[in-house]
Amino acid sequence: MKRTILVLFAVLSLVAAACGNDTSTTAEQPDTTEAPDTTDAPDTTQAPTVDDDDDGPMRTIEATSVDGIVIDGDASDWDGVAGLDVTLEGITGESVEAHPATLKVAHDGENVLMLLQVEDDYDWNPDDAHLSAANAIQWAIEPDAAEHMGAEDDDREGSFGMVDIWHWELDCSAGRQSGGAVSDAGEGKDLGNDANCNFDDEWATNPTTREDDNGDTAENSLLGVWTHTASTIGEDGTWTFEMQRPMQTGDAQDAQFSVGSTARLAVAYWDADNGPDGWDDDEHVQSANQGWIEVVFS
Ligand SMILES: [Ca+2]
Ligand SMILES: [Ca+2]
Ligand SMILES: [Ca+2]
Ligand SMILES: [Ca+2]
Repeated sequence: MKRTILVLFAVLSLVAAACGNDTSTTAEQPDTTEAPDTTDAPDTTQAPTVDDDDDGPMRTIEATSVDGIVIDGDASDWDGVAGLDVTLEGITGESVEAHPATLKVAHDGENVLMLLQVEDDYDWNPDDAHLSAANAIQWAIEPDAAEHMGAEDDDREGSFGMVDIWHWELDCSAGRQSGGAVSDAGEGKDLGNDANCNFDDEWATNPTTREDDNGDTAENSLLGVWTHTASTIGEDGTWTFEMQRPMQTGDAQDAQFSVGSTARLAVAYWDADNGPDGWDDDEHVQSANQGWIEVVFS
């Protein structure tokens, strides 16, 4: 099951690669109707990004300090937090339904807090994760890591750096706490694994190299609770995936967050309605084809 996201992001990379190559190698293609970035100030003293996919201006989320957010699957405590609306799109070649989604990120000084809400009907099956929704949150660990699991669009065997992946298949029911904060890894499993609810803390350097956190400092301190506004299978509504993790984990296979720093984020979502057996590996929608989303902690 863990292999699924690998394949997904891999296919995503291939698809994006196809688009990117076509554009970049077509000399007569104008460079889009967007204004060039030359009016922007130099991009800071950080290493240059590899985000050269003509994705347009990078989208930004302001992650401010917020009190009173509880990871319980009830999103009402986020009402005062600004969100970023995105349209999660299928990868090229996959005729899957796009889904509107909203992302919010905040912190309480100790934990990074995250809310992902996706417009889709309710599908959950405790016995088959493919018949339930699933999602993944990806963060750049190394500054040049590209948005396709660390690789660039046109070379999925290469890598520009490691990414941190929070990969959540909904083995546990609505309202239940999931993740390594409330579960162990399971006998014989790497420490990033969540034996109970399958909210795993992973890393990747490209689409073919992805694991549960397994280094010398490996741990999984993710906490998540999901809910859906509907209670009947197939009923329209909104998924709420509410998550937190310490800003600093000490794990080299995690992104580390601090006030004043900027992080990079991408999201993926799997819809159980994609086929008679649920979603398949490459049947997902995601934000990475539109480039990284910048998260500014203040
Ligand atoms: Ca809440
Ligand atoms: Ca659906
Ligand atoms: Ca970790
Ligand atoms: Ca990780």
